[in-house]
Amino acid sequence: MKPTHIEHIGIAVKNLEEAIPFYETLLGTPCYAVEEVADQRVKTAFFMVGQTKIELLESTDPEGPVGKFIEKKGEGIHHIAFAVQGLEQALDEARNAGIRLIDEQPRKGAEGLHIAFLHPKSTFGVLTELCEDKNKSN
Ligand code: CMX
Repeated sequence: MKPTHIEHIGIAVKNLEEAIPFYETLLGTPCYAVEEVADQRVKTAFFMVGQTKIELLESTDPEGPVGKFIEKKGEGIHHIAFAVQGLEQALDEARNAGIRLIDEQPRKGAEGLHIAFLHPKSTFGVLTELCEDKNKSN
């Protein structure tokens, strides 16, 4: 798969309005985008740290993936996302390596990226996302 870099780290928070000013202070940079991803039942907020983004995730539905995560584990790191070139091929490689895929095919995620998740039960407990920005060569 050979990711080019860590595209983002997803952090589950209960309340974006409270978390955004904290991260703006911590990172010394403004939140540059807030976006609702309706099919994932989350509202997201993004910060740039070098080449990597911090993605804050507030659930819009207690039964959604982030709602259930916060209910079970509380706020904290929810997933790590690696940038790859050739997401379909990376998914084939993951499948062939016996890794359990949550998404069999790439789908559209926040910021127009093509994304796919790998199941935390086959990635040593870390929900892992592979993503590709088709508008740039990573
Ligand atoms: N990190 C690590 N482990 C996690 C996890 C996470 N983020 N979310 C759930 N798990 C664990 C659970 O604790 C559980 O472990 P145990 O069986 O040991 O208790 C196991 O995974 C299965 O959890 P579950 O509650 O039975 O299953 P869920 O219905 O919660 O589904 C998951 C879990 C990962 C399959 C689901 O959350 C998913 O499909 N995630 C991918 C999509 C997503 O997370 N979207 C939100 C972000 C979108 C964005 O970035 O735009």
